[in-house]
Amino acid sequence: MTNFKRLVLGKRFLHWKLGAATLIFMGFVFLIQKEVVDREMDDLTGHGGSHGRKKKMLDMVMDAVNNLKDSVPKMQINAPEKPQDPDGKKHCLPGYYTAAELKPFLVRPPLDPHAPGASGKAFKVDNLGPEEQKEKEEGDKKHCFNAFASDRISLHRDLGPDTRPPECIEQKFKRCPPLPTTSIIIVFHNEAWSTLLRTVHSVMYTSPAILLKEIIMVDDASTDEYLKDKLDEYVKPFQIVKVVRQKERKGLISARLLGASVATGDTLTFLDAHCECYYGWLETLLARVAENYTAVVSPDIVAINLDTFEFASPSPYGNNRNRGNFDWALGFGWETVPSLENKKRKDETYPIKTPTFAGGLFSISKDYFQHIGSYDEEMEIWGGENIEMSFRVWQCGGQLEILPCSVVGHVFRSKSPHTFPKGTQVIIRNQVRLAEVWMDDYKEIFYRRNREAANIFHQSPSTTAPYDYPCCRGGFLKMELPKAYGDISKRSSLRENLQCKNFSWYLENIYPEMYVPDLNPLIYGDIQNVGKKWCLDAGSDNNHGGKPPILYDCHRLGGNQYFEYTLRHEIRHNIQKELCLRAGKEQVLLSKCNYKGGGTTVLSEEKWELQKDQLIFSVAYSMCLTGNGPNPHLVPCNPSDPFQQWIFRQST
Ligand SMILES: *[C@@H]1O[C@H](CO)[C@@H](O)[C@H](O)[C@H]1NC(C)=O
Ligand SMILES: *[C@@H]1O[C@H](CO)[C@@H](O)[C@H](O)[C@H]1NC(C)=O
Ligand SMILES: [Mn+2]
Repeated sequence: MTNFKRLVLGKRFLHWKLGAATLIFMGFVFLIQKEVVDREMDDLTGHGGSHGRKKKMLDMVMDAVNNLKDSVPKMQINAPEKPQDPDGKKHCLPGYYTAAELKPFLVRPPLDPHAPGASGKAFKVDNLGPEEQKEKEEGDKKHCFNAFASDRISLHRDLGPDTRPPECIEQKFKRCPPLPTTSIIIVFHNEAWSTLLRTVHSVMYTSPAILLKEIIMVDDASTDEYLKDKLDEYVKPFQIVKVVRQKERKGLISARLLGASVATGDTLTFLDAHCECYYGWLETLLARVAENYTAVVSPDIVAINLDTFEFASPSPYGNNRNRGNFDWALGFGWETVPSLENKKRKDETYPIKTPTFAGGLFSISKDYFQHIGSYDEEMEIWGGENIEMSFRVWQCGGQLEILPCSVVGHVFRSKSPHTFPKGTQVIIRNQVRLAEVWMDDYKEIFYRRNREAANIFHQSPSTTAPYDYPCCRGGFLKMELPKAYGDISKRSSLRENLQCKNFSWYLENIYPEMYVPDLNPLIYGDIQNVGKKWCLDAGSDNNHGGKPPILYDCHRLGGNQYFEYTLRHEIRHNIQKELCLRAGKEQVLLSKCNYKGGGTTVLSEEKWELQKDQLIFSVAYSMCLTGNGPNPHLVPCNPSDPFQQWIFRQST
């Protein structure tokens, strides 16, 4: 073999030889490319030789070089590259997620089935010793639930077999569009250790790993030591759990906004700090958001008994469905889903449209949360924010739904153990804000029922002219005093920008079952008996209709002594319920009003004439109301009897 042959074909200097061959080949390609580009450019521009052409040519050469580099055989075999998705959209497979794909983030450890509270059963213990009795009482006082019981129930307890309706258990979830991921946000303030961490564990044991992006625990300035370093240490091994803290107590609204600001999931799921999640709860909620990102969805919230911590497992028959409502004092309440509304649903996998939501537990697309105006940042602590969000979501094009196949347990307390740093007036202030932004003229119906709210609104200096504030070396500055309920201009422009519908649209389309009291009743206020000096009063709060009214010291606060003389001549007490004064031979009752709007009529027993001589005259019986006796009743009319004289005192 000659030296030349050995040099070219031999194995020595292999790298150099490959390089040289490549260079020669590149030069060749360059010439061909130049030819082609020149021609193409001439065809395109009609003239040759420009700066742009040279640049483009250079680019093409570089491309060619890159191509060539790839065409040279490599010493290493690389993995095949995934094709780039042209739309940048997520790929998804057809069909439905398998159970394996939706396996929970953590598997529950084996548990003693006889342990206290196991499988969601009640915790029962008799004969507490004095020490235990003391501990129980302290727990009750601090948390307003039986923390003593909670502390003795495993943080990992299961909830027994899945008792949801069969269609819920069998429900399948489409792979396309894929289920969104979620950030669970749990706000707490001096929460009991066991309820807080049972909530966190329960989320990890029931949420599909592919959906659970993170759990964000937001500490609203707790003062209990165990919620500081000890909590940080405890959650450290679970990298999915983050703790963020609000240094100053600002309340739920602000804490949730803080949680949302650090969330990285596609959706946000808010939970209370004393919850336990049931089978399939999360995928059920997220599947609905995947279907329509304007859906704001709540689970069916079942009770964890505040004394025994028994979990009220769902019924397989799925009967007695509730939805959220509100009353004209802007309180939230539950009501049975009207049968017409329920008939639209084929089975329990169908969502229940709800006029309002409790607001503690729900999922929402993170983008939609921002789009729709998250929360009113100037609302304080809590109260009213759920009603505000309910009106806002519906009026601005979203939908509020309950998904009965998603079940989450919650410890419902009869009162809150937490103080309001600035007093409970903040709730009313929040309500004034929401009424001003969302309720149009209907806000007056609220103000009539809540004199304190009316005062906050009326004492607001905004209703007076701006004043001159002395400043700047003898000059004056036009100043507007801050309103007692703060500035609502941002929220009003949100309503404007999103082109939200008005409140009468909401009432007609979303909550047609709601009775709308007169916008301008003939008289409203309290009704004082001249003889007795006391006022007509609906009595205790548990008057759900059918009980006689009482007479009581006039307090001028509205509430149980608030009555309206309606355009149809009823005497209505209508704050939480629609109660009408109904005449009867034996007794006069406060009954559920016969007139409910729509095609209903006023019973003659519910019609009254307020006569000039201050008599309240029953149209049905031609008799008059007297305050002489334990309960108001009917007697033959006698204008000179002071007990038959009543003063309907209009509130101002
Ligand atoms: C979501 O629901 C709203 C209201 O029903 C509807 O107008 C909208 O078209 C839906 N969007 C999608 C993507 O289905
Ligand atoms: C409310 O909106 C409806 C349309 O949705 C409109 O017909 C009605 O006039 C509006 N009412 C007021 C008071 O603006
Ligand atoms: Mn709660």
